[in-house]
Amino acid sequence: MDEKEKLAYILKQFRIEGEILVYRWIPTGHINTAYYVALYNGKEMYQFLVQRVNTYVFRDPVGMMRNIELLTEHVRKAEPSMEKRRRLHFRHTQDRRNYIVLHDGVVMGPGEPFDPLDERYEFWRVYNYIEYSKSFETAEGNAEVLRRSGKAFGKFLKQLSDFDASQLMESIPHFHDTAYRLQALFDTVAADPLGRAAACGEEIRLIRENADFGCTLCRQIQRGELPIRVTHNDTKTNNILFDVDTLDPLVIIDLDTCMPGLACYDFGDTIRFAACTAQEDQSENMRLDLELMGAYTEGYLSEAGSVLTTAEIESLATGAAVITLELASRFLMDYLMGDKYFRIEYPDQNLKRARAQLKLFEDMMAHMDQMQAMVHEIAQR
Ligand code: GN1
Ligand code: MG
Repeated sequence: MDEKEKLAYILKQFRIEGEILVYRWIPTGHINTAYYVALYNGKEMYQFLVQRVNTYVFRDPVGMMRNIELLTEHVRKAEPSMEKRRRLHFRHTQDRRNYIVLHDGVVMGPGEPFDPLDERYEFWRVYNYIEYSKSFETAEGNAEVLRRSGKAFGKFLKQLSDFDASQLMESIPHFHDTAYRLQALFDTVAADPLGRAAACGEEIRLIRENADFGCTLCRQIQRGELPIRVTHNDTKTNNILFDVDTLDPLVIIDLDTCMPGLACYDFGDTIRFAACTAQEDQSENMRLDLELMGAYTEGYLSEAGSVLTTAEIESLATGAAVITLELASRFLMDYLMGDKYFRIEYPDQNLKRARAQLKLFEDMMAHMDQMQAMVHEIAQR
């Protein structure tokens, strides 16, 4: 079976048939693998995204797909008038599953056990392709993009504020448990499986020096100061689809890591990714852009401000710095492990990503007073 036949076979399991006119791999995200497919069924053209879930990262993908089903249903009910094209809709198989598992290329029956770490098994899902949309890898210096992203993620948090979090499984245990992430890095440095630690002594030193600060939010959780909510946990601007013409946010995608968490990690992750001056792996010109952060904060609080507690609002700026340090340690750990988790496009990319994140982290720490004051001022308006 070539790639095209395989995609046709997968689509058929989701009751989608027709002649594949176009298909292409889409270079988006660091984890899953996605294809755009357009088919013609003799009458109309249909477009889908066909995605293989990375089961090295998501060890219980069936549980994760159940989370996604519950979440998309909740968001749909929260906004019944929303146009269909703005919704994320996962296709179902004959027996109502929103995924299939292939074993050596052949579809398995429902409930048959499979090993997520065995490459012979492949976990696939299919959802609607949202036309005339675009996403942003950086905000391209455009404050309006950040303001609208803030509104979109703020609204998402608000919509999920009455969702019963106990229904969700943790799709990745300890996902934003920064203390756990830092310890995992230090353990990997000690084991140094590939002898790469010598190449990043400076980065490791910097992370050790800031590890205590990195645990700030974990300590606040333990003291019961910050509420656990249902959060997105991967709030990069490339996880929002915008209308190509109007730049209205259409839909939030990549719900794989939606699970109980802290609002400030969600807030902070967009700041880390988009309110800065360089791409995720470029340390040279990497700095925080306070103006972009201000625009995001305004958008975010205009929606989420009414549900967040005072302590949560005060934790937002800290969240940006903590998650930046957390990402630095995750990228560095993956570099030391041999790049098994984050997809790379060139050999040292995970090291470069870690360096860029550390540069950004240091700049955030140097401006922490200003960041705090700005959030405080916007929240008071
Ligand atoms: C991964 O797949 P993608 O690119 O949306 C990662 C996030 C990181 C991000 C860094 C499941 O997200 O946690 O913040 O890369 N997702 C997972 O760019 O680990
Ligand atoms: Mg993701």
